[in-house]
Amino acid sequence: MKELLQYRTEEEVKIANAVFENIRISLEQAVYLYEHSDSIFCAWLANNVKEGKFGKKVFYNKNIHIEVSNICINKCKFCSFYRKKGDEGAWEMDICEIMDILAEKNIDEITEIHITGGLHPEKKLSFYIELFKEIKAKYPKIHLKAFTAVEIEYFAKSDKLSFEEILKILKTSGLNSLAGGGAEILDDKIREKLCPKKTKSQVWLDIHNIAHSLGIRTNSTMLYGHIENYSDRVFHMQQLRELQDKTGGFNCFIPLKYKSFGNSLEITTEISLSEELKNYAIARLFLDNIPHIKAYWPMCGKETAILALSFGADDFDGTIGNSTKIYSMAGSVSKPELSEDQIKELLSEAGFKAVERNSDYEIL
Ligand code: V47
Repeated sequence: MKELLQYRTEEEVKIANAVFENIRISLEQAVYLYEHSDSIFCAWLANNVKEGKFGKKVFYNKNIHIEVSNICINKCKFCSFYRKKGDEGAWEMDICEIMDILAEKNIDEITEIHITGGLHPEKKLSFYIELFKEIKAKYPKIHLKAFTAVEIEYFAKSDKLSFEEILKILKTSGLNSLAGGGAEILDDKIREKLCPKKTKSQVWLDIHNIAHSLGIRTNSTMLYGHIENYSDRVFHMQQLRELQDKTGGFNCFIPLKYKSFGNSLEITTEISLSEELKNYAIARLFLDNIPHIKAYWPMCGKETAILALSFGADDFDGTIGNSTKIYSMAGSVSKPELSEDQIKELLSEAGFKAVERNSDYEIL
């Protein structure tokens, strides 16, 4: 190891020693990596950490998304998915349509349904209680990962209930975990520019904290590569790391690189592949207490997701079954779908061992 560090700066040597001794890196050190270190150095460290935890294993699951509607009143500037009611390209499904879609899919093969709703002016808590009950009555074993903290806040306001009451009701109706979206960058000054109507940073954290206290595990994300700087990214991850120290309730962290197509943010350049990969590595190094780092292939593409697995990521997400449009509408993979065999082949060709997991990361 000494030889590998001989051309490195004093600060890089300190960071490497901390990583190899299992000492947490500081906020300043993470910013240093972003500002001064190359991707390969970060990859070397992050990969060591990842392989120490999982060896060559890479997790995947068999999943589909149900995007109930893309009608959303929040109008976030980076979002290419939302439409106003009546707009061309707006859609909404009722419960029968959703049950028909599930009946058409080979649902026995699937272990997780990821449900997204947006902030639809009419579809609120009562609609989803009924939907979840119907799904669970027909498919009792399926894991329902649904909503972000943003929908939870929306339901709480419209039904005049506390976050805890909403989460308890949803849990009783069949909700198993919360998705990680809506985090964007957890800094209200940045949110004001990106998504002024969206849940404030502390409320996002509070809702995840309450979910964890109720035994509802959640994911976490970071939307990066737009107006934020490196310190903002690290501050974002710091807040996740602090909450995870307290609750241990986050399953994974998903870096989401800003995709510029079809939205109103007016940022047309996307960050480079090298920076994208380095970001996975720094996330792995900084978030020492969040077990899984997900390379979400429908967002970054399967080629980049495979590369990310050598930069600290250990989770590839799932088969998807061409069931999500959030990222295709923003310029990513147009019809995201991989069979289980294709995932296994992709991962094994890249030198990894594909391991099917359930939504709690238990190996199946
Ligand atoms: O919160 C929206 C992001 C998120 C863009 O929990 C964008 O397993 C980049 O959270 N460029 C929603 N990102 C999706 C999400 C998610 C997806 C897959 C798996 C999981 C999980 C969660 O998508 C939003 C926002 O951060 N997003 N638009 C865009 N143009």
